[in-house]
Amino acid sequence: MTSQPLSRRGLLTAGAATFGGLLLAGCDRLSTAPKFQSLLGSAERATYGSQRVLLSGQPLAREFQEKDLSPVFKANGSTLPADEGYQAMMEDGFADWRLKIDGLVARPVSLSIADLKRLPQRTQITRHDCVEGWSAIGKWTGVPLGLILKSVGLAPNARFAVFHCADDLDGSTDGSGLYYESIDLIDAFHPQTILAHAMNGKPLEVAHGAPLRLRVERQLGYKQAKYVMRIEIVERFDKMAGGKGGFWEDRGYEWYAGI
Ligand SMILES: Nc1nc2c(c(=O)[nH]1)N[C@H]1C(S)=C(S)[C@@H](COP(=O)(O)O)O[C@H]1N2
Ligand SMILES: [Mo]
Repeated sequence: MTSQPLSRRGLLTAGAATFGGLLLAGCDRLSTAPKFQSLLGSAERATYGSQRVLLSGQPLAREFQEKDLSPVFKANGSTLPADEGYQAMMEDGFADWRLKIDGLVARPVSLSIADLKRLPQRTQITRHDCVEGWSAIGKWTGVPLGLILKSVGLAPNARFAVFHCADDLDGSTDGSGLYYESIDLIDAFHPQTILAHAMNGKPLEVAHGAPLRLRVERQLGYKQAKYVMRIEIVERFDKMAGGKGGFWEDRGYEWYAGI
C-alpha cells in the first residue's frame, strides 16, 4: 500500500475481493500489512452483514431496455445550485471537485470523478418515480456504493450513509435548507445503489445533479440525491438538520420511501 489514505490499488483490490469472493489469494505481502488487515477486517464485517441481508432476498428494482428510455427526463427540485463554490467548479468542468467520504470509516477518502471512473462501473436502466406524480426511465452509470464502503472500512457502529449536497433548496442563508438524504446500510450495499456520473451514456448534466448523484433504485425520487459532495457514515442522524434524515423528510415525507 502507498501512504495515500486510500490508494486506488487498495480500493480496487478490496472491491474485487469482496465482489468476486477471491479474498486476496496470492496477495500475501499486501494482506499481512497491518493497515490492510484492519481495513479488510472491518470491510469484511460489513460484507457479511450486507450479504446476510442480500441472501435473505432483496429484490432488484426492475431494469429496462434502451428502447424504453424516456425521450424527455424531467429535471426536478434544484436544477442549478446557487453556491459560488459549486458554480466555480462547474465552470471548470468539475476538475477540482472531490467527493469526501468520512464519519465512521477506517480511512476517510477524497475522490475525483476520474478516480471514480477508474473503479468498476455498473450501468442500469430504471424508472424514476417522483412523489409529484411523474415517472421517467433513464440509464445510469456509476460506481456501486457498496464497493466504496467496503474499501474505506466501516466502523462496527456504522448504520447510515448521509449524502450532503451542494444545493440549498429553500434558499436559506443559514444552511438549514441544504439538501441532504440518508439511507441505511441495507440500501447502501444493494447492488443497484450506485454513485452515478453519467446518464443516458453522457456525463451527468447539471440539471440532473452533476457531477455525481445517488441512485437508490427501490425508493422514490427525493431519495436520489443530486450534487453529492460528501458522504458521511453515521450511527444516527437525529441530531442532524431537522433530525429526520433528509431535506424532504424534515418537511414531512417518509424516510423509507419504498416504491
Ligand atoms: N440535491 C438535490 N437532490 C435532489 C433534489 C433536489 O432538489 N436537490 N430533488 C429530488 C427530487 S424530488 C427528485 S424527483 C429528483 C429529480 O431528479 P432529476 O432532476 O434528475 O429528475 O432528485 C431528487 N434529488
Ligand atoms: Mo421528486
